[in-house]
Amino acid sequence: MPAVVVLGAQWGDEGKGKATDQLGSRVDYVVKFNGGNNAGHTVVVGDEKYALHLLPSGILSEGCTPVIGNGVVVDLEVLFEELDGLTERGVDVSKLLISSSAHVIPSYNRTLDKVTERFLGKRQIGTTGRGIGPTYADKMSRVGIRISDLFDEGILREKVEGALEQKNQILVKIYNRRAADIDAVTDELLSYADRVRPMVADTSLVLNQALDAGKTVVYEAGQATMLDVDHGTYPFVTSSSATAGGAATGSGIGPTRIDRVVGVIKAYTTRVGEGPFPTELNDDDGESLRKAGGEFGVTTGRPRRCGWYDAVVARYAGRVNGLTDLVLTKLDVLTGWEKVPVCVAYDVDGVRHDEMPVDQTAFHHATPIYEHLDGWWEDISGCRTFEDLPVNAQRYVLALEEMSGTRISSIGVGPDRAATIVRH
Ligand code: 2SA
Ligand code: GDP
Ligand code: MG
Repeated sequence: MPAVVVLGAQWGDEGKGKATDQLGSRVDYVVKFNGGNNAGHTVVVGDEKYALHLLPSGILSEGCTPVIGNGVVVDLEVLFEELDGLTERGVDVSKLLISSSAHVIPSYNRTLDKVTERFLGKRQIGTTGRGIGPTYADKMSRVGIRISDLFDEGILREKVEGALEQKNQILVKIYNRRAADIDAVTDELLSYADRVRPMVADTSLVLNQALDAGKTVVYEAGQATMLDVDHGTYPFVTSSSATAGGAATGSGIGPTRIDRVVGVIKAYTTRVGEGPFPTELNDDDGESLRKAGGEFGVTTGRPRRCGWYDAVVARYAGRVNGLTDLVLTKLDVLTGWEKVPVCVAYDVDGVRHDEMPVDQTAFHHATPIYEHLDGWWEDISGCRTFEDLPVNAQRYVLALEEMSGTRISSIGVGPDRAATIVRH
């Protein structure tokens, strides 16, 4: 399995961190290709629990080289905080490579992210406030600052000046905030240059050479399919490409090099931030799922919105990513329901939709059509083979596989590395 993409098939927090970590010992490189420190991956190794934001999960696996690709936006302060935190806990972080073409998140974009959200009021997106959107907007507007700019003070100052010509107008005239100071911003960015320099590489070349040499490379997506800027519930999305195509553009490999695309999917659904969510439960059942699943944001601590499994979303994720496998997570959280509803199609103003409506207005009006599957009561966290699962849990998995259109190759029954049933 030389090149494998691991991505979220729903609205994020499906357990991608654990899924990537599990491949760990067999993997030579783990590449983060999109997003920044808006991500939150929890990985549990024995008694140790790690929360990663900017760094790829591969950093926890000995022998694996973690890579931050060109598609990522890097908050340098957070980068060093995370590296120092892991070093203190005895994790070797010396192998990390960062693309010289990745963009940096300057402090004014964190400010802009937060004030824009406040300004939007009822139309807010519910961002993580980490400056992600404004930094990708700068990249596309060609006023962004790349890692390579940190090594030429003259160019860096010119670029900061160019960016602030526009940004300060917005900050001062629209949002009534203080203007950002060119020297202060430049100096702050320069202060990281020496420390980051040894990590910087032509990561596209490194990864292509690694694949040529038969190495195994995992591409780990941040956020998820339904938060992808093109294929998600726009405008309630993040600002990067979280789908499989993003792995190619965000790391500098060709799509023909990708062998497997693994979609991580929860046995139910969660979402943080605003936006449509057809199977959401705004009642005690939703609260029960949140409690049982510990559904709170890893980065912001926000309670996640919870609802039932949505097979329309799963089929859509299969289509836009070309999924070869699904990794089903958190099946253990569903223990203890008489019946477990699963959304098989939507009703949109009286019309049945078996496929994701292409029109966002229709999706906002979608109500789920449920099939009610039989539940189970047994604790399944100790199950390690498919046959160990209670019959109704087995039937639930097989029904999801049938409805979702992609084989379920592994099943998560607990947060720990070991709590997994491998089927294929
Ligand atoms: P942003 O900050 O511009 O990327 O926000 C835009 C939307 O993307 C959603 N988003 C996320 N959704 C789920 N998990 C994310 N990471 C953290 C986690 C979230 C947290 O793993 O728990 O701690 O709150 C993540 N990052 C961005 C966000 O909610 C907006 O809807
Ligand atoms: P990511 O953003 O997709 O990496 O996911 P998060 O780390 O944000 O959220 C997933 C949460 O579920 C983490 O707290 C994991 O430890 C936990 N988790 C992952 N797989 C399982 C599972 O199979 N069962 C249970 N109970 N928890 C899981
Ligand atoms: Mg997460």
